[in-house]
Amino acid sequence: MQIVMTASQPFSFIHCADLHLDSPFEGLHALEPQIAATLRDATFKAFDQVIDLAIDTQVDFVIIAGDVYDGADRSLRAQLRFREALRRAVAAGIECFVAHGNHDPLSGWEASLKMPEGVHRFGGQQVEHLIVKRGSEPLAEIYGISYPVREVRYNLASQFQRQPGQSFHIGVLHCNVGGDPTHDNYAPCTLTDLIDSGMDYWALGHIHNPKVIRDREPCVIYPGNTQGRNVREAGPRGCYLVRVDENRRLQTKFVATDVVRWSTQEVNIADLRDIDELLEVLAEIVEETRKTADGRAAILRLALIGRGELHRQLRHLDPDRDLALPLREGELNRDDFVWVESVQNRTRPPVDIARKRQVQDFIGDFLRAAEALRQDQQPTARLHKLFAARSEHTLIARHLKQLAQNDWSVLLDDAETLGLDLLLGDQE
Ligand SMILES: [Mn+2]
Repeated sequence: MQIVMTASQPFSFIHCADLHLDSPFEGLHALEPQIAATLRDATFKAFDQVIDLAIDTQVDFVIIAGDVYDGADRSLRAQLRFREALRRAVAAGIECFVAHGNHDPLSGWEASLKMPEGVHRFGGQQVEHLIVKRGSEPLAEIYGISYPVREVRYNLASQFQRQPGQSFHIGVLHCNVGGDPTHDNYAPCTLTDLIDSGMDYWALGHIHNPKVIRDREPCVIYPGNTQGRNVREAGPRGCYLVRVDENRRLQTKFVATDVVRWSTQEVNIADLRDIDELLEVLAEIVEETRKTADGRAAILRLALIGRGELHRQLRHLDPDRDLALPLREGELNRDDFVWVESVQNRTRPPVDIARKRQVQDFIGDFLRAAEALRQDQQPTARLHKLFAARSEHTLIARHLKQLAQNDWSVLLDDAETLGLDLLLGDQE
């Protein structure tokens, strides 16, 4: 007897995650009300765009792999907007599959809102297994589990096991594959765990940068969040549109859904002659950012770096008042605004610091002390100790705790530059 593999029907779906609806966008101070309002609405609009895409491309289903809400005690506004978007999808005949993650575990507060029929939310007890059909024929089998509580420290991926069935098998999970240090190590697992499960596609969530971990057998994707929430989440954000053909070959495509794009740019001052030239370059970057944002709004952080004559002039300026403010002019009146969040001055004087460090004088002593700190095995601990001995410590201790490892090295560079500026005066 000959076993004939019947060709299956082609289908398509959207995979998104980390919507973080109603994210508060912390760390933005003194924002214009119009910008703040655009940001407040951005996570909702981004998810609306995911659903628009689902409807326009007539996909068969939508998968949301955790962190629908930003906080465990999700706002009612977020729940209503989420349900409204899902309702639009199911009204168009598109089923929705939702898993919850560490930001929105099942233990969090939730109003008793009824979800529309066609929306399936995975429970937190065990991996659920569902079959999506077109007519009577199965298109795909979907497996998923939600976080019962915020901190899931055990391996959930190893609980996924392919069931017999000819169709396409998809695992939905909020997890940290391979211990990515930039995100909390929740539901830790390895790529081998994912491969061993027998899935054809892993619809993951948790890591906010879009990332294709493996492109086939199984395809493993983090779509990233649908809308960046701060300057550390710069660049395009969106979802994956996945098409599966009759031979179960995959075609995946990233589609941007962000409403406001975050951007950071460094500007080297080495070759700039004067402030006029600097302003020109900054204005060009603003227009470049607008072009790249492709009709969206953008928030831009600029950092001036490098060594040059301009450093001395910059010392006399207030970067926010003198550089950022003029760049914001006229931006409030447009939908595709580019809002310069800040201009940070990290430039250094046009002197050969390495050479000065060799000289046996007071400036040399100062630079060697800074370098010794930089080379220290535990510079953070040393700096902490130095700060703790100072009278200002009671005032700033709280803020020091929040500093990351690389913030300390930036602080050290800034302090060295400031000290050098003061010691040299305008003499060189
Ligand atoms: Mn998240």
